[in-house]
Amino acid sequence: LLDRAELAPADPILGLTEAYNSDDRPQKVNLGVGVYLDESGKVPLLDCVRTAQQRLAADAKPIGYLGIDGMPAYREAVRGLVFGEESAVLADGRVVTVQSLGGTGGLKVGADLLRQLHPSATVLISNPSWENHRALFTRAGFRVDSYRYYEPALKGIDVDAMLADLRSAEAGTIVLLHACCHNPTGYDLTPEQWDDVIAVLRERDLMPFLDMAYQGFGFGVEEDGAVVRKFVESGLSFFLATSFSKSFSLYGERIGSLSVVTGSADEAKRVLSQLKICIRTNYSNPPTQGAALVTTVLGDRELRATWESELAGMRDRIKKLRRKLVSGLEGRGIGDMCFIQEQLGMFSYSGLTSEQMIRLRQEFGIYGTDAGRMCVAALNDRNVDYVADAIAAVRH
Ligand code: PLP
Ligand code: TYF
Repeated sequence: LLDRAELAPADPILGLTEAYNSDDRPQKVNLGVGVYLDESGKVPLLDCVRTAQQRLAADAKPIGYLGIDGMPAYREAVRGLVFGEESAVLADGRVVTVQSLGGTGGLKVGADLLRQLHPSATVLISNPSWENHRALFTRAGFRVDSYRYYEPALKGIDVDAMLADLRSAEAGTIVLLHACCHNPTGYDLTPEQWDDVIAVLRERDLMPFLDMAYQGFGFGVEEDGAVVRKFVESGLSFFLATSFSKSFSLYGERIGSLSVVTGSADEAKRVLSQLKICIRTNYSNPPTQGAALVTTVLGDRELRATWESELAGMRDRIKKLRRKLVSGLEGRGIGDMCFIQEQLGMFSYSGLTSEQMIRLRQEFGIYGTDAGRMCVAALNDRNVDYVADAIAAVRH
């Protein structure tokens, strides 16, 4: 039986890390995977998380099973964060929230539920999107297609094309949308453009699935979360996957959530019962530590303030690195890449061709995706000039 297994290609992004790890050039730079690195080139341990770890260790508790849907206090904390403490949909009992294994786990559990409810639906993702969106929804059994989004000639989003594609989608189509800090392009819709998208989703009876993996990396926790509130105000039902991997620098804890905003408390109850089956038949129930850390931080006024300021620190430092890279490029005669400063989140869609990206990898040990995506959150004062030199070399 096992001889039937064919060798699968490496993940286009995680495979880059493997290649980077086996590169022995000391000047190598990993701009492949979307991970925020601090000035010393390491994944930071946030102070708020360190304090929470210490508090939890000082009050060590036995580790029982969590419920299928996760830790109740964690779910409440997430709901307050993404919907707002005073949200009427929460008070109405219309929102179901489950703890998930990172944002990816939230997407997969949501995909499994949707597949059960509407097996023949098509899923539309942006062109381009996070590669795992296509893979995950395909694996869940859906036909995955795309709507137009990024337009290279505009160095931005072609909203008219996006709206036209959504308008021509069949009722019931699932539309995957990046709530903020679009991966891979770094270009987000404006609030007015979101209004237009929501109007078409309603008009065409489409099912929105928001993916919010980078809340706080655009403009702030509140500002980035405003998109979710817009969807709530629209009255539409929708799915929302969130992640604390990046915003808490808790990558390996696998901590995120899936919420489903439904039409009524009764619907919410039925949806939760089905979600629990999706979870139970996959991994039974989620792990405790990440949920305990996030709950400790969000539930303590002081730690929460520390978190918001540490998150602002990451966000501002990325913006500073974008400016540094742009001015480094300008100093080397590349004046047409200032759009890097306008992009939001961890990534820059550089506009470099796959040949240029391959040259960066082969000649300079600088790893980004073939499509030209670079994780600017992995730049620092020691490597930014080297990266600017290398980009200038492959551009000339
Ligand atoms: N969605 C997007 C758009 C992402 O970029 C990521 C990145 O990791 C995820 C989801 C998944 O996050 P997690 O690591 O929490 O599963
Ligand atoms: O896009 C990224 O780099 C991050 C991390 O299969 C990631 O979202 C990449 C690939 C993958 C899982 C996570």
